[in-house]
Amino acid sequence: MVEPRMRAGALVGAAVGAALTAVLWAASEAARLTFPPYDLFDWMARALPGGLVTFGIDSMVTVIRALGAEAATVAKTAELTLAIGIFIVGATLAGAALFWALRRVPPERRPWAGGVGGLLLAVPFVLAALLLRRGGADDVLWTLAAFAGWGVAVGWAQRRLARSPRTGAATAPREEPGVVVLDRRRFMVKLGGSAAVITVAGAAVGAFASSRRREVEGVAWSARNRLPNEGADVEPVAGTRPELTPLDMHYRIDINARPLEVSGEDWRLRIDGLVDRPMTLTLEDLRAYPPTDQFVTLACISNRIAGSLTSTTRWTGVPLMRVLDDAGLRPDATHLRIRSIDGFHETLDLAVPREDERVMLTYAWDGLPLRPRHGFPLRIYIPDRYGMKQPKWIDSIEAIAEWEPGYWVRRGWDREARMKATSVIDAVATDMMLTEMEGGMTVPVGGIAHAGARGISRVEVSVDGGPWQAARLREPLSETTWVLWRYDWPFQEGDHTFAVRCFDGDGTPQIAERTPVRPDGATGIHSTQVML
Ligand SMILES: Nc1nc2c(c(=O)[nH]1)N[C@H]1C(S)=C(S)[C@@H](COP(=O)(O)O)O[C@H]1N2
Ligand SMILES: [Mo]
Repeated sequence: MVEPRMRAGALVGAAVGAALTAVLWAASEAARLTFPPYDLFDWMARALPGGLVTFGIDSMVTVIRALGAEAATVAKTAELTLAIGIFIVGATLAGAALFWALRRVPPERRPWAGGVGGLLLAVPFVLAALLLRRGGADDVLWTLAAFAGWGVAVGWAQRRLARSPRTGAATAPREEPGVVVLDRRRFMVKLGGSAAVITVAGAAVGAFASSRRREVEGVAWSARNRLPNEGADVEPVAGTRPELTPLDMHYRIDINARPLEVSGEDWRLRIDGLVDRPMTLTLEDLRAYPPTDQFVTLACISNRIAGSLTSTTRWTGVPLMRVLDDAGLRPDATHLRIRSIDGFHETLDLAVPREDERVMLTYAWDGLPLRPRHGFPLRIYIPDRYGMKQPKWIDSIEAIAEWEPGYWVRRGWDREARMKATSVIDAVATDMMLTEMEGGMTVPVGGIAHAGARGISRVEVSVDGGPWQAARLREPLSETTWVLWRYDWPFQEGDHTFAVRCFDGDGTPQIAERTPVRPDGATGIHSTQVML
């Protein structure tokens, strides 16, 4: 027997692997079945050292940003690309390994032996899904079946490519070596073509199903109401980011490749631990409390200076203490252990909600139920803290007597995660040049400044390292949102460097020293160069 090379196995494994990916994706979109590449990736992201995962994602972010993708979705796109990339690499290696292993199997049994190989390959994916508590028996069966299908196809190809030295080929009728090579090549091309057709078809079905699934939702609050600062005298400079982020543009960061889809009807919030009256609440129960609203700027602790992982919307929910009072906290309760359906968790010192009634269990954003990717049905709002302290998809709150590290704190991030003051230049609007009364020209420069819940008292701009000049501040949506600022710069021809700094509510300047995002949030002055 002249066996095909492992290299051929790698090719076959990759091609059939691409088809498998597309079929799995189509099924996950159309039939809500699990998507194994994400299961393994998400499990790895939780189990591997945080630094390694961050490095992988960061590198991918750099690549995708270079390709010019939409900033707010870059991080997720990077993860997904990485997850699918790892999957295809795995299929390639597995294909090579399978081609090698099948040499010991009689030719007629190779497709079935390949199927067994596929089942083995499925094991880590099934385990990952089980460990993440994702999906049920149907997901497990589907995963096993799909991977077995991959294995059968690879085994069949291996047999087809193998030939006996005596007849020259297992299937080719003639013995000349050239004919055999041609037959093998033709077979590979056909196999690749079929795999490509399946891949494209699967991708199309998946894309169609996911576009169909987008539910019709109501009209956002902001489409029905005026913003509280409407008519504020400082106008945003053209090119400044929207003051209220459209929901579709709100950044998203979490430990799941695909957002959790929780059924609002089956969901319950469990409140227990050191309370007198443990409670199990439905979404309706929570909505029955008098609601409160707050305009909030949320930011990820991984947001770099001038990064896009920060957004503003209107949060609606019930003050946390209002609900906890009904549960009756015992005197020995000092902290809350807040747990999410995806395994994420954080600890909240009870002093925080006791002192700040803005801490709220949030069920609506911009007047609509939270979107799945932003934590439907329930998330928490804690003013002045980065997103890592604020779980989405909450299903359990337990009163405890001790602090314990949360998900990211365990992985080396800051325990307090208090938002750093930061200011960003969004626009130097050279196309909006204005002629002033005195005859000079000005160019509007604008952007945002934010210091958690501490407010912004002052923003200053420096041009070419010159003196810091006060910018004008637009009245913000609330004391917990970013502030839009504007500086009308007396125009001068040439290339210029603009820098911005801010001061929080009590006059503390933002930290000018450049530090990285890890462990407690980036600091540093944002500057930008403009050629005029
Ligand atoms: N359950 C859960 N909640 C979570 C996270 C998560 O991974 N799982 N990530 C946190 C982080 S790091 C951030 S920055 C915010 C982001 O919220 P958003 O995606 O709605 O913008 O969610 C937080 N809440
Ligand atoms: Mo984050």
